[in-house]
Amino acid sequence: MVDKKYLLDSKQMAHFVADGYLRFDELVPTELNEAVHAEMEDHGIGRGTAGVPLSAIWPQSSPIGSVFRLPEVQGIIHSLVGPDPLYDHHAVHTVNAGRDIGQHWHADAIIDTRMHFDIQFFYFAHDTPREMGGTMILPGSHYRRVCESDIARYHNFLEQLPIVCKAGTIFVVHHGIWHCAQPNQTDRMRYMFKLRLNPTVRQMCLWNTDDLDDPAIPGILNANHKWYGNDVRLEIVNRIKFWRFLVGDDKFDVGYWMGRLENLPENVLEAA
Ligand SMILES: O=C(O)CCC(=O)C(=O)O
Ligand SMILES: [Fe+2]
Repeated sequence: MVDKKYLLDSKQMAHFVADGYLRFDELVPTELNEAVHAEMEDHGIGRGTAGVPLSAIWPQSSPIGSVFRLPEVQGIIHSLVGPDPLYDHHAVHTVNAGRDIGQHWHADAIIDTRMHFDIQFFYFAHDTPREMGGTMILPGSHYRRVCESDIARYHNFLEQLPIVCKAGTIFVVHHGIWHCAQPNQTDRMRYMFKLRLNPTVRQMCLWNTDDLDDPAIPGILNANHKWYGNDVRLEIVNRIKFWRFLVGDDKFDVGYWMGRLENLPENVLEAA
């Protein structure tokens, strides 16, 4: 069982709901980063079987297994997909030294549109300055369920976020987030370790809910990432529906957004 102090809080969860990602800078200690970097360079990280519990995938001794067994990482996992998620797949994503072409914008496998969601970790084991091509993500894109490269025609978005970070940084994203690898102008290979996990329990109040009624939460859910223009209204409604799902409260609202949509009077006016 994860110690409560490692769980996410409600404000972090609200950011995940609004933005589709959370970032944890320099979370993984240096020795582990170096060991995982070496493991990736040696092609030494074994592939697991999809649908098997994550806990059964990598031995205790393996550096990458140790990263995902860190209590801080276990706290993130528990808060989003529960205590015993399934391993879906992982990939060691590389961008060759001197590669001057970026990847097209895409979303990874989105086959259905349930509220239930997978998470993807993007783990950077070495320093990743802008010129090295960290992954670019589009905050707030996770409710636009697109089929893989349907969005490849786009090049740049207002408020797109290039991941620029120090070694040991982990991003955790909703599986719907739009993203793409960036060019690498350095003379070193860029690595990013991606891991996708599936929940095995209903994703409701799995985090530390002590601050569930924090007055900052509606404001966090109201964020405007700008790239969608006036459609921010649609996104606020998407977030309210997702927050309701996560907290198990089908009356939750921000302002009067859902109240307005759910106002379906059935009273027939009687003749005077
Ligand atoms: O390498 C990256 O930064 C992203 C790679 C990616 O998203 C993919 O290949 O699906
Ligand atoms: Fe991808």
